[in-house]
Amino acid sequence: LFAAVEMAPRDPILGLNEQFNADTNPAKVNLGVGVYYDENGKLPLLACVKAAETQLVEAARARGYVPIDGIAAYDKAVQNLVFGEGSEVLTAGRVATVQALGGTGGLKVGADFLKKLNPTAKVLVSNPSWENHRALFINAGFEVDSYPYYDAAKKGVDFDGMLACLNAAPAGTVVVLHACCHNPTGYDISPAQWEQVIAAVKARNLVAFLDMAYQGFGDGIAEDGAVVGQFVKAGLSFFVATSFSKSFSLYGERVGALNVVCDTKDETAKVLSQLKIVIRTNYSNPPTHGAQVVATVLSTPALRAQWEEELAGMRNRIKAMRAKLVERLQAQGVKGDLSFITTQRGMFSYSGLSKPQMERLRSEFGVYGVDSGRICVAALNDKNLDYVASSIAKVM
Ligand code: PLP
Ligand code: TYF
Repeated sequence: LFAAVEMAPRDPILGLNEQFNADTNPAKVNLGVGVYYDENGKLPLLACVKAAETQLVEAARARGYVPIDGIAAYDKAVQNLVFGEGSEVLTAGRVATVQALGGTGGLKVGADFLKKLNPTAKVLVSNPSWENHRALFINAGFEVDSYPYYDAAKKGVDFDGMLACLNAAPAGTVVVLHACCHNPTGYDISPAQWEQVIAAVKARNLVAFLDMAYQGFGDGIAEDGAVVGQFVKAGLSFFVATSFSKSFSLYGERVGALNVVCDTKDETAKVLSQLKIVIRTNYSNPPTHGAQVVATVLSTPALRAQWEEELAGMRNRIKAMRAKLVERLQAQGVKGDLSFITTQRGMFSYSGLSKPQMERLRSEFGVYGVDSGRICVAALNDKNLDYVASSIAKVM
């Protein structure tokens, strides 16, 4: 039965973890996978999460099935966070929200629904993008192409190229857009540029699919989510996949959502019914724990305030690491303008290092980044910073 099965390539990023774990170099540093580590190099358990979990354990509830579209209080909390409490689309009942297995699950439920809605549509992802975007939409049955995004020479976004591509896309094309903290480059577009993207989406009848996996890691919860409000204001129907993996440090709990903004309340009910079919035929209904934790934190004022503080702590520590990385690289004699490192937003820095340089960083120094030159700034700390900076300086 399986004689013809070929070995599939491993995930280029998650595969690095295996290589890292097997490395015996005592100085090794993992800057590969996009995970936030604290100043001691540890994956944090947020205090707000611990407090919510204590409450939940004390309430000790039986574990029945959750509704197909998720825990109602969780979906509501997601909506308020993503669209803003009292937002016109919420009061009008124009958002279909379902709990999902992380941001990835939200993307997949949306992709499966879109495939039924418009089977011949093409999908465009940024060049480059999170590798799973392409794979996920291909596996949902779509042809996937890319729109220009990163401009290596400029160390920024090729916005003219991006816009020209969107303006040439056929009606119905699904455009996957990083709402904030672009993975892998760290370069985001400005609110004014978003307006131009929105105008193109509107004029060409494209389908915008926002992926917001890093809300709060750029400039703040409201600041990073502002693009969603811009799409709402434009009167568009669109998709937003969201994730709490990073912002709550709940990676393994798989807590995310898919939000679909519709034209009318009636349309929303129909869309929700279709999303529920996608879910039912894949995994029936979502898990309980992570969503309960998030819903508890977001709806309890004291815990919510604590979360915002902890999230700001993560965001500010990453920013401090960016500034220190620039400083240490300069101290190691690296010349040229390094301000791109502090311009970039979110967990990653597209360093501009080549594949051979990234390979040398791994083999000679045990410093693990992605072959594309992406390094996870959120894994830097005061203890590994000098070593990382001197290793980078040596391969440059
Ligand atoms: N989208 C982007 C751009 C990401 O970087 C990630 C990271 O993991 C995800 C989606 C998926 O997040 P999750 O782990 O919640 O599925
Ligand atoms: O880009 C990253 O590192 C994160 C984590 O298949 C990740 O988004 C990487 C690969 C993958 C799933 C998650």
